[in-house]
Amino acid sequence: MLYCATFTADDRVRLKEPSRRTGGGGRHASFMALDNRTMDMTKQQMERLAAEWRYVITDMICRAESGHLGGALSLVEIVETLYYKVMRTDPANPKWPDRDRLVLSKGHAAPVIYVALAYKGFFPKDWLKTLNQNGTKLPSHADARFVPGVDMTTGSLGQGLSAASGMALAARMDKRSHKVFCIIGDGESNEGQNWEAGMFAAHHKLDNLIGITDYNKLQIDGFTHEILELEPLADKWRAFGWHVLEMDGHNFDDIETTLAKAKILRGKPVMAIAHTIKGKGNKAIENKPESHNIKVSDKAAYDKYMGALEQRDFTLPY
Ligand SMILES: Cc1ncc(C[n+]2csc(CCOP(=O)(O)OP(=O)(O)O)c2C)c(N)n1
Ligand SMILES: [Mg+2]
Repeated sequence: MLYCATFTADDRVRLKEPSRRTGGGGRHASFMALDNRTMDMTKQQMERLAAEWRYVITDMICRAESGHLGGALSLVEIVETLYYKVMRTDPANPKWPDRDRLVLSKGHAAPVIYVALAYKGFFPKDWLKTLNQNGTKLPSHADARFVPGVDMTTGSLGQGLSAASGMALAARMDKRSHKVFCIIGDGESNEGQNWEAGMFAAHHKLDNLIGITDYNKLQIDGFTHEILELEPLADKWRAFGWHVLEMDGHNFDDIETTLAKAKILRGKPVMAIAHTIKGKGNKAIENKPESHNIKVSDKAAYDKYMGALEQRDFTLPY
């Protein structure tokens, strides 16, 4: 569906840019026909959809009998804003060369990306109920081989920002104007490779690269400040030569405003530090270390996790 009337100033700048598509067609028609954002979703609609996604993600992981529920739920509002308000994508053409890229470096949170892609129409919602089961097209971790719309296979932590930096450099070399977004975890930030990528991206002034740190203060073994202190995290990224923004990762207004700003900052890559709550919206696991990877071996466990959702008045879409 098209919402041309709600294009932002940034989009209009892009529309005036020389066409960089390899295919034919007028440049205005190309961009407008392929833009799949739904900019006119109200905040209430966004919030309602976030609650539905939490319901679906919890069900998917319970059906799979285990999975990383906490780390998926902390990203719901961020991923929803990316796909519905920020990123230019085309579900009918997942490999569109001018699409914005998303690398989910914390690949264990894949269920939230899968739900977003299914709801956007990249593949049938029916696939969701097969998460991580035999024969599925949706492995537990984000997988670009099988899943339309996944730009990078991830799961081995620490690698995504390097891949995203390469994509951003390639975009510049190809004279393409798309953005590359990369979501990293706070525990994942312990991996030294992030900081190598940070130096590389700053050295090359990759201002088409936007990192998002899911700062939910928890990692696999406990709270980040107990395992390996990250603070002062914003100062670290600044010292590495990045623009740094901070946002409430569950507040749609804040996320949208922050990411809009991130898109227009120039001269350096941007790191948006998102303050989030691991397991957000599911009281059985919210802000608890045991939210990391739940095991669901019987109906009692299923009922526990589904029953602990803050909103449950939804019908599963499969
Ligand atoms: C290289 C590597 N080491 C260890 C793991 C196992 N592992 C999966 S998730 C995780 C914790 C990640 O913590 P964080 O980045 O804070 O993500 P969150 O759990 O908050 O989603 C670990 C250690 C892995 N996937 N890759
Ligand atoms: Mg974390």
